[in-house]
Amino acid sequence: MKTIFSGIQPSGTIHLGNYLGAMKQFVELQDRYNCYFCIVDEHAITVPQDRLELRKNIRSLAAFYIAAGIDPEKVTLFIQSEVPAHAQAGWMLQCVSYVGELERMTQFKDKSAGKESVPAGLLTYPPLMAADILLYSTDLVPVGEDQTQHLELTRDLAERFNKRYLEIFTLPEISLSKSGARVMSLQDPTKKMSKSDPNKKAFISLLDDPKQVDKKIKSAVTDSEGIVKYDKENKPGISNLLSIYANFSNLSIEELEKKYDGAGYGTFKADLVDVVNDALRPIQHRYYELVESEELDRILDEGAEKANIVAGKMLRKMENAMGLGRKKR
Ligand code: ATP
Ligand code: LTN
Repeated sequence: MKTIFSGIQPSGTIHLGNYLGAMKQFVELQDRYNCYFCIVDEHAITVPQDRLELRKNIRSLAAFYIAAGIDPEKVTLFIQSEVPAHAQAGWMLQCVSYVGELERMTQFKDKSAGKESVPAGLLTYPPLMAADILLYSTDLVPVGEDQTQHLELTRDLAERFNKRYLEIFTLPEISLSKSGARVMSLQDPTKKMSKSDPNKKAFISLLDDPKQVDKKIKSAVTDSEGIVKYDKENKPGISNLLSIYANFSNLSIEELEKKYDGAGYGTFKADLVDVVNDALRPIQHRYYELVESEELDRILDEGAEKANIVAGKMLRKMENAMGLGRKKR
């Protein structure tokens, strides 16, 4: 069985973009792959976090993974900081990274733009992500489109390490979900939906109640044409809503265009509200059952135990390849 690794940052309540771009794919892949899914809390601290808020978000994200359909019997679900090999391997991979290539990362440029002092961790974020992936000899990384550049860098670092030291790393491939790869903001459909958006109407959180979903979808920015048609260039707002609808239903975009031919945005949006609420209801129900439960702690303890074994082995190979410490007798 091939291996999959992916991570989500516990940096706020997850939204439809995270769900459609990442989690929903994870659920579909878990039967066919040996999966590691990680709550990447060490990545979250590359920007300032409130300690109590972060703790809450870590638990919350763990509960969401399971509520969304991840089966802890099939996958290894764990918290990054509970597997110290990640930070250790991250440091070693920083030492094979070049400042120039890290400065070229779009996410770094976006997140550091306009800041007077930029945390060094924002720059060295990608080698830590590479460590996450390479420690598990990962074949495939399911992520949203925004992570493509980080994945390419991961492959470059793995190749560089393999050539310079010892051939120990597998080169991972990216797996993009077909249509949910880039869910756009409801308020500015040319920007990706983001949980760090100061405008809360821009994203639908997986914990939004039916009224909030209703409000957000009804106030989603569209255009004045009133024709339900997919045209990303000229009608980014309605195209984004169509793609969300298609993802949550078993109808294709073409079928939806037919269904709403001549219907106008009002009817389309009202139906979309129902579709999204119907999808969120069972997830929320399971989420609330789990989030404060001991079952969740047990799952995360077991996950960390399994991950520590696998990651620890690769870390020792890396140390050996680089010549760190003493030779094992
Ligand atoms: P933010 O929403 O604050 O920008 P992020 O991009 O840092 O968050 P993570 O929580 O680390 O997101 O992302 C988890 C996963 O969700 C990643 O695979 C990422 O590619 C995916 N993702 C994030 N935003 C979107 C989006 N708008 N559409 C599709 N996938 C997304
Ligand atoms: N950088 C990713 C989160 C992330 C990740 C990973 C994804 C950290 N480590 C390893 C896949 C594999 C993000 O910001 N979405």
